[in-house]
Amino acid sequence: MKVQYRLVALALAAASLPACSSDDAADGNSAGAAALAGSAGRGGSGTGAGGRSTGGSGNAAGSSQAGAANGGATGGRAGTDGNGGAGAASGGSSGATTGGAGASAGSGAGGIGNAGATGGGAGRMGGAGATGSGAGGATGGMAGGGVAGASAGQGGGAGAATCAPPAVGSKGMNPLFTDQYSADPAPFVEGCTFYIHCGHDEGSTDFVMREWFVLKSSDMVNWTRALAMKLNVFSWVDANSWAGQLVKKGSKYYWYVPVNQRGSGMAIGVAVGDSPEGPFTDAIGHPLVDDASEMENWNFDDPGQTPFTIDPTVFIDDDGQAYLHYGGFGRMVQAKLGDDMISIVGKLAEQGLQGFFEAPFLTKHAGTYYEIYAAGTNPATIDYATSSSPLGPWSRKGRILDALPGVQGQDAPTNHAGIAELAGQWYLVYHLSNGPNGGGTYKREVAVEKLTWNSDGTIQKITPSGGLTF
Ligand code: FUB
Repeated sequence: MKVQYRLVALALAAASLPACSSDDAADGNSAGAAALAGSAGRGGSGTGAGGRSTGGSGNAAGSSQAGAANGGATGGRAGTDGNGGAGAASGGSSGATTGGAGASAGSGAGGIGNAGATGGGAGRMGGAGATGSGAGGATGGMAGGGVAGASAGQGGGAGAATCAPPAVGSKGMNPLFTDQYSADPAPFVEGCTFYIHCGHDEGSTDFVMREWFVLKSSDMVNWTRALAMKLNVFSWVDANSWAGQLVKKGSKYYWYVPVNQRGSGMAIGVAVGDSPEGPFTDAIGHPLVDDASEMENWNFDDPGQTPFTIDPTVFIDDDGQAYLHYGGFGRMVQAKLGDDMISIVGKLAEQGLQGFFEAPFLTKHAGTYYEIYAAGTNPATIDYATSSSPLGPWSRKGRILDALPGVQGQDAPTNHAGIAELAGQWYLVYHLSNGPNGGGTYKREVAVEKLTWNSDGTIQKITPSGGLTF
């Protein structure tokens, strides 16, 4: 069996964080590149990319040609014509650097749809996709343009409408809940709802985690919490509902979770459901990655040689290719996922990432890939790196969160974060280890902060607050 987290964490705590580079500016992007607009309308879900609409709601496709776009931060205009069948046209909008207020609707029916949408950034999680109306269904808008180069709306909701921002003057609370402990948050945005999938801390001197919660809000102030999945969804698992991430592909929701494989060590399982809230079932019936598959991948003869198989993050790129990253104790692994989302394509590969400790979170913003990760050793900071490819190489750019204070006499606290956009505002989700509920290293509590991009693609450092204010 692989080494236990706590023992290794304690050992590594003695090691020092490699020197980090300064918070360099991101590479400059050229403004005004042509934007593509229009996206595949798959039954109204906002996925797909580039220049061509293949119709919505299962209707015959109209080929939708992206119109010319004015690149740049103000957003390009996407004019689309849907020809043929009942294909819908879509209005994609190009993304502003910081994402805008959401695109207006594109509509089309009966063969021709003219859509024009301006402003608004399409977010990874399906932000400002234009809605379609009329026969043929909706499409999620997508456009790249100029500096921003917004990405397709991954996980975009069915005809995701423009989302109202939180009410001015409203105020949230950190941590989000104080009646139960929650940890290892991963955001997922669909339509106008912000979901956080996280674990449930039930231990005192070690991790005791047997189930996962889903937290949900449409205004970032009022949150609900529901039990989303228990360990027993996986028949081959006996402990550790650790840090996972849910993504959407097609009409299915795939939740990648690290769990303890009975008789072995930590492994990555995949659950699948028809909703981000479940119910979920085991998508494979065995681990996606475990010590055995890692040993085979690298030709190791001892499980102790394998990376720590925890903390999966999955990102689906604009072209539909999904990437899995995972790892801990300084070793990050990258791989491509198959179109079925439950197979590895090619080899697992370790990838260097300066200061990496654990908790990778892969995303894309303005055409650049971002890895957000816990850095150093516990108490870890939250740092980020960028790359022009989802497979690196990665260049560390800066720090988003300093190490959070722990509770005296307890093990050093973990840190774990992810980011996502809703209604033009980006957020960081993370967990506190010294919250107001008698918290601690094994009694963590999920919190949310606003995240701000600089115009050069760097991320502003965040100071934990008592709650969001709008
Ligand atoms: O919750 C168990 C472990 O603690 C996670 O897998 C790590 O990311 C750290 O938060």
